[in-house]
Amino acid sequence: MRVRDYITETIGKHKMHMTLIDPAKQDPEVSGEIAEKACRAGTDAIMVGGSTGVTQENLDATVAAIKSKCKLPVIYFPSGANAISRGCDAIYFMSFLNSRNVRNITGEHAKGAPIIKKLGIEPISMGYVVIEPGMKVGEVGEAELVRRGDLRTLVGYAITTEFFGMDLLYLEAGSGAPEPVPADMIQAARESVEIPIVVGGGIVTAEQAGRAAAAGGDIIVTGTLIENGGFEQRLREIVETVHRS
Ligand code: 1GP
Repeated sequence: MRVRDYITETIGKHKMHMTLIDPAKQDPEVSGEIAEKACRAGTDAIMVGGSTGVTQENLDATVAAIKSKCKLPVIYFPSGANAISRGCDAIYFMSFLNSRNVRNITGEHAKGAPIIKKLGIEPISMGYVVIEPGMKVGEVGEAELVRRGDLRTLVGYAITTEFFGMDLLYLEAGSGAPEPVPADMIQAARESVEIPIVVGGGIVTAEQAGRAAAAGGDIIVTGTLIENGGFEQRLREIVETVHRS
């Protein structure tokens, strides 16, 4: 089954949780163990990527380790065309809509697209919008950050994503953000478009995950949470809350 169909089918039943694993943050074997635990906690898919330090080598080894430990779809969440995983089930073909650098909007894409096509990896198109504080991805992605509370600008990007015919809209506060994307911003995006909305950045509790889902997020992403040991119970609570929303 194509990953896009898996997402559509799953969202038809319940809201989804995805676990983001950064290949630059730990050894591939450890990433495999994290994926195994996340899988047991009920997460719906594994995303692999990071803003800095992702190489072809650590990406390939990480994806292979994850695939050996977990049967869920693995989606590459790229930061550029410098590394492209052949082992992933799909790739987010994402345009960083509020970057000031055309490289992040379409430039890396033009370099990567022929390779993705040749390798036969499923692309899932996505409009990626970074909201304050933006953290590392806001900085390295040269974002003109959407200010917290600036609903008008956010809705503009949301509708742009839909008009471009993209599959998904990603609302990102930045990995490790002290506060996630505000609920009123998620709600404003939800009311303006029909496409599924992904929300990530700064979500570490079930309450925050539940709020993001209740406001209109269809896919809730957590990354940083799994970088420290003993995350399983917390992750299970987050996943259950998202599935119940
Ligand atoms: C980052 O949205 C993801 O791209 C996840 O963020 O690491 O804060 O969970 P966290």
